[in-house]
Amino acid sequence: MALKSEISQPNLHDYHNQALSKSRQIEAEACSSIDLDSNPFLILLMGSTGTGKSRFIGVLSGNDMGISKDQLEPYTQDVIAYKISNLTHFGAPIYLVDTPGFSDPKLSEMRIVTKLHSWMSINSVDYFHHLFYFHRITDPRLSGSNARTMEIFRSLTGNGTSETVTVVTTMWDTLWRPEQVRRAEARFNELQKEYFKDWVEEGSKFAKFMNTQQSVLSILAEHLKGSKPLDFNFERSQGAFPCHSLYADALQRNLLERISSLQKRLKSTTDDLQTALEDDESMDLQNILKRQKRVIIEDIQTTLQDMDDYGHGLDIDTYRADPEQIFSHLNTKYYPEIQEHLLAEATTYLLLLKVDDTADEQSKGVIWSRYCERMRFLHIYNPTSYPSLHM
Ligand SMILES: Nc1nc2c(ncn2[C@@H]2O[C@H](COP(=O)(O)OP(=O)(O)OP(=O)(O)O)[C@@H](O)[C@H]2O)c(=O)[nH]1
Ligand SMILES: [Mg+2]
Repeated sequence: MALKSEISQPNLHDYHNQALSKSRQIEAEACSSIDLDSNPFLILLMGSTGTGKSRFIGVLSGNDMGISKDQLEPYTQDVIAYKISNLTHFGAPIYLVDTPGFSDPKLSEMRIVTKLHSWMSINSVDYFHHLFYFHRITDPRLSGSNARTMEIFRSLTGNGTSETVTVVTTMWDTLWRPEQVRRAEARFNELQKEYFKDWVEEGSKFAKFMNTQQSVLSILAEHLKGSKPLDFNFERSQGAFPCHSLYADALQRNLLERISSLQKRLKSTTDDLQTALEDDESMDLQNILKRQKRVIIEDIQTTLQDMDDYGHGLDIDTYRADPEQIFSHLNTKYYPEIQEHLLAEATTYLLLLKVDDTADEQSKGVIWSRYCERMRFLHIYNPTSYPSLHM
């Protein structure tokens, strides 16, 4: 038996009974630090936004604690550890570590991974015993971004770690028509046989979360058996920037997809606004489009900052002082990726210059110099495709 209530019960059957009858005594309390001296049992919860990570903790606690969202907007913004009282794993206290969800339009995967990394550093945590990856069974299919987040999740822990992963499927309690249940069961099988095939072959298990405390306890009891501490790739990565990490490729793909989709949305919203102004549409419509455009521009600015922090946005002062720095700073193997990254940034800055008519002269100057900076770097990497700007 892997789990026991602190109050008593040495076997799984009794444990369940105990947990159910004493459910009010189990509580999840957010804590600002981890008591490492107690050899805690650490479980990391990850997955796309709105898949039920916070709900899982809330339900275990017997009350929601206001940590899961009731709207569709992404909710959890930071990595937060919850200590579970009156439940131990071989005597060790259990912590569930909640994370912001992937595929959040306001928070990139790069930022989430960075948040997790810094949370682990601050708390001197360099392992997790078990990982729960959340997935809504009601999602009709796995989108490209879902596949990308799975890739990021996997690359965080490296190969050969699937045994410590449980895919927790949620929303089962919302299905009540036999046809819905049948389709969900078919999807449950399909997920294991197709989308998560590699994980399953390497030992990952699947679980069904029924939105009750008993269900959480059963999942914990069943899936934590034999879990052992698992290192993360953070420690094995070299260098200060995410671009030097072992999960860099997946993060960069994700950032490029984000910026490209934002560029498209900015272009189409700008066109719609232009048409609305020309056709003298209602002020309400014009204001809605103006607000939409502002939100997209803000998201673009955040994503450009993320792209910079990723590590490929080079410091022009360093370059001016010593142009060769570029080549020593970056691994030549990644030249095509670096060019793609710089080009995406450059085209975005140019687009902002073109369409952001609310920007003042000073911020336009900053955007222009960032654009020029990227173009200079591109010229150094590839003089044929990117002629010098002569600036
Ligand atoms: N009925 C039911 N509702 C669920 C289930 N899982 C999640 N929800 C609801 O779906 C919404 C999103 O759930 P959260 O737990 O906040 O999702 P999350 O994964 O923490 O999302 P982020 O914090 O954005 O990453 C909330 O309203 C939950 O109550 C489930 O299995 N059944
Ligand atoms: Mg959450």
